[in-house]
Amino acid sequence: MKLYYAPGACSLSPHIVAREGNLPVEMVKVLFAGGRTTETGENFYDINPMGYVPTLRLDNGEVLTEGVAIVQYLADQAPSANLVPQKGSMPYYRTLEWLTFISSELHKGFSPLFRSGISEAEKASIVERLAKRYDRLEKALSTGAYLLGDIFTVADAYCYTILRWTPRAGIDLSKYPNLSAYMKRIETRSAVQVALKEEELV
Ligand SMILES: N[C@@H](CCC(=O)N[C@@H](CS)C(=O)NCC(=O)O)C(=O)O
Repeated sequence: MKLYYAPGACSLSPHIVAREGNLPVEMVKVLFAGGRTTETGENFYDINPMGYVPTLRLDNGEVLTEGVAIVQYLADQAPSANLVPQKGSMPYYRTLEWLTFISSELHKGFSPLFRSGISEAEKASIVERLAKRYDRLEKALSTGAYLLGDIFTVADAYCYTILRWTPRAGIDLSKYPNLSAYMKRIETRSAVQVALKEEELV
């Protein structure tokens, strides 16, 4: 399998899942500044016409897009790593709930901040909206080490990835003690360290 990524982008989430699951996933960097070619010289639009990462190419050539789908696919390839609770159980639906929250409320809440020409007023309103999402996460993490309690799931890989962008919003994470501890806890996981090193983020 090949996972197309950009360093520190949302593709870090499936990258972490791949390493947590000890899966033989080859990482291929997409050069956003280079007209969307890959480091191996492919035209990335030929692989994903939307031009965004993460994108997973399976060994049979099939392409899977959308981070939320990719992390679940990867988790299913490594069942012994327990990265998704048993399908049909309440914790499974909680995982889907968190994945959807992170995707639509957090990840896409951040996206406008990366656009050029955003005004200070727009930025302030985006940050205010994001802060409410941080409040929800802070409360959720008051009762457990991870979003689902004691077990690390794909939702944590995604949440950690997006919260790494906190400095871009100018949000002070130290105001959120549970979230600060959560980030440190995840960062020290050996699979996370491997993924960070492979993306040259540490
Ligand atoms: N709906 C996609 C969005 C992925 C996405 O926003 N990727 C960003 C990086 S975090 C990207 O590649 N942006 C470049 C672009 O959209 O052209 C998903 O959830 O996987």
